[in-house]
Amino acid sequence: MRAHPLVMGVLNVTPDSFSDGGRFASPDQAAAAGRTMAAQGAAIVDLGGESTRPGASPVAPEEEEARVLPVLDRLRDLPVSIDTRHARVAAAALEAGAVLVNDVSAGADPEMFPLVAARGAGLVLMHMRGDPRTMQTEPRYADVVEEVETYLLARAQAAVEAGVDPERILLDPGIGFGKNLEHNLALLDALPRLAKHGYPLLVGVSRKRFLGDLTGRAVADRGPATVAAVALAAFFGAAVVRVHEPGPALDAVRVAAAWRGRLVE
Ligand code: PMM
Repeated sequence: MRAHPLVMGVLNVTPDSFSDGGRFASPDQAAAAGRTMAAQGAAIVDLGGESTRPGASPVAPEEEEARVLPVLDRLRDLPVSIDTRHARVAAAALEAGAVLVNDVSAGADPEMFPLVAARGAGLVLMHMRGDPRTMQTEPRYADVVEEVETYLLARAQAAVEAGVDPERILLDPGIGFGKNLEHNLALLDALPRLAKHGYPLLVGVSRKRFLGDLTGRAVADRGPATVAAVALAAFFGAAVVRVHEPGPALDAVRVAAAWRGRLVE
């Protein structure tokens, strides 16, 4: 079968993530959910111990570590990425078997790039305006695509200068992170442009607010809209899609990849 974009499954072990906070009573339960996602087609499980939903308060790295490490320890045989802004948490997670660091702050912690370089790990660099506490207060851009593109390329350059392998860098426009509906749509529309720089794109649309804006649906009912958005993201250039439900997303990326293969290339 034709190669298709990869599906990344979201495993939040946080009390307060926007769509799936507080789901797990124990590390065993969380690990079981990670295994289920892998069985449903997630090529990577993205484990996060700090909520980045709009308005969320930061979590101490010690607390984040205490949330993720017991789960990671139970998933050593699966490809796991660690969703963290803290180099200290990333270091412990890489030590415990994670292969990729998903940093929504794109290296705000000065120790992050040297760490990823030294470990030879993969790195997701995401664009975010401000921080989760403040990012949705009237985001404004002169040209959102231009700004996000320039920012991501600059962060990638900084990561490479710090020794990170450019072949292991992914870029992410950060849908919903300091962006209103128009900003999100402009960025999704610009995926082909963002993909031209040679870095694979990761796109996270799953259950996000813009899908609620477009459909009028509550978070729990955004599954179909998520699948539609995943298919389009895959069609227009995403290499990895980050989702809460890998099964339907895998179908969507398969259809998108086959269709795209017929139309272009
Ligand atoms: N979205 C969330 C968290 N982490 N990481 C990346 N790289 N891209 C995203 O779009 C992204 C992310 C917020 O969603 P969640 O609360 O469901 O994890």
